[in-house]
Amino acid sequence: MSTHGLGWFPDAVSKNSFKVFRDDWGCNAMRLAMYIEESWGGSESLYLAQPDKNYKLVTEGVDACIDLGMYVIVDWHILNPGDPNNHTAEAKDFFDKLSKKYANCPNIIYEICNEPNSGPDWNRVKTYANAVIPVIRANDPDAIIVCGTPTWSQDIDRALSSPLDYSNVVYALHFYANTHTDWLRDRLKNCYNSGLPVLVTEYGTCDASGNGGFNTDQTKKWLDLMDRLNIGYFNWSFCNKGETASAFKGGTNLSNISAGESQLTESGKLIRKLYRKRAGLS
Ligand code: IDC
Repeated sequence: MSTHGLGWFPDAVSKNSFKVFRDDWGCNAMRLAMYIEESWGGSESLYLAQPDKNYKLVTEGVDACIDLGMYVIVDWHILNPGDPNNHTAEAKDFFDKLSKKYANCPNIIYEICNEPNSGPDWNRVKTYANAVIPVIRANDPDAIIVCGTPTWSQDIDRALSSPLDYSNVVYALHFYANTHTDWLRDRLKNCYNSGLPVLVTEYGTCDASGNGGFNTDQTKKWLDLMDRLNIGYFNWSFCNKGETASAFKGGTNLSNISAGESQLTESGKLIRKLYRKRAGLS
């Protein structure tokens, strides 16, 4: 399960709630989304405005997952700006501190840029990755690193034709079920069949806007395919914001969610049901 932006929803960093995802949903991994800045209002709570506070929040989330025996993705969420090179220095500092602290910890996975968008081509993304990956590698030679791909992490074919020159790197594919359908599943199958390592670090059950277009059939098609290919996936989002992608109803206390369906939205109910089935819980 992926959190929403932790700068806005810090209560989602909760061992109690992560335990519900582990035990009641059958999840083995959480993703901590750390927006670095935002083009519209409200940026004061995001990473670049308050790095120390937000770094601490991320480490609390990582520690909770380690205690629970779960994997945890730390996501440097660059929806804005879409070019990760705008903040390479800050990213290097962030991942240096984290990978020193968690050196050789098998739980943690580093997602160095979630979704390059609005301009940067794959070569620009590679420039950024080639600056940040060595920083992590100096502290942790083996940790899994996820690299986003252009067009909001849809262009994994670009990574296939020109991969990064590091081991244990996987490429992010993101989809929103009502927007990205057969054509993107076909791309995933082609890249997978050619040997590209892929992780779906974010997907939604609805429109790419995160609101409207809840689509059960397309969500099931995607989950069936990813299960068949044994590709991991993280649902956007563990949140109570009033939008279709949220798994929890408005007003839910994110720091202490309940097992069962009572707090869940339509999207939350579908995902929990499919996850429980896959985990053999029902
Ligand atoms: C959306 C949130 C929404 C927020 C918006 C802008 O759901 O509440 O207002 O971002 O910050 C992505 C992004 C992810 C988006 C999501 C839905 O990674 O940040 O979240 N989405 O639009 N890529 C494709 C879709």
